Amino acid sequence: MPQYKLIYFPVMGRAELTRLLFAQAGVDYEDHRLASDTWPTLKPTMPTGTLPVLEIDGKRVAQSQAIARYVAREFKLAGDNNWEMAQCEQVLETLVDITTDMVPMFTEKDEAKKAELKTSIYEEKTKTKLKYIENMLAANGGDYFVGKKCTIADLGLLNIVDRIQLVTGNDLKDFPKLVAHKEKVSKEPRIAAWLEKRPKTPY
Ligand SMILES: N[C@@H](CCC(=O)N[C@@H](CS)C(=O)NCC(=O)O)C(=O)O
Repeated sequence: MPQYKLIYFPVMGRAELTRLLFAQAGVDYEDHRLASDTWPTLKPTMPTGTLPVLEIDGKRVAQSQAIARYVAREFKLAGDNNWEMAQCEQVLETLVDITTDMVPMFTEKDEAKKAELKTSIYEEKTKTKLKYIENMLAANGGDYFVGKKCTIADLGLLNIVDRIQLVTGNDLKDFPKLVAHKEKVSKEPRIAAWLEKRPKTPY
């Protein structure tokens, strides 16, 4: 088994899907959380000058989605064939779109405007995309997005529902099936163990 080292800042953020995948796979890795004052020195040494970065026996790959999908494929959490991987990616890319829509919530400095954005982005952008996600889940019977077991798509949804709830305080009562899905996946034994022990961070 290769030695894995996941390098990121001390938050869930863009590394958390990969942490969930390692947890579900039951694979050991070094969860390296940088102190922010060490980043300026390290930044020029990273493939894209950003984190997360995954080291696999010392070889580095950047871009959170590339990392997560690599780990998912390595540990058979990306569907059983190319079609199923495409189905997973359809979900994941929609989740990336939702995350991108949320960026102004993080960059806005004015607290009143930030609060407004939490509502307006949800109403104007997130809801429509979550509806498409809900349809994708229903189209596969409602338990899992792809096939009959947990894949990166299910872990991705858990991660985004968790993120929306944590960052906006919205309990997502408009989407009870997605909240139920998150709760079910959260009970997968290895995921439950990770959720229990992971560092609690604001995003
Ligand atoms: N598309 C990239 C974006 C990476 C990114 O913007 N990372 C931020 C942290 S979430 C970062 O490295 N910020 C520090 C910097 O740019 O110097 C990904 O998904 O990995």
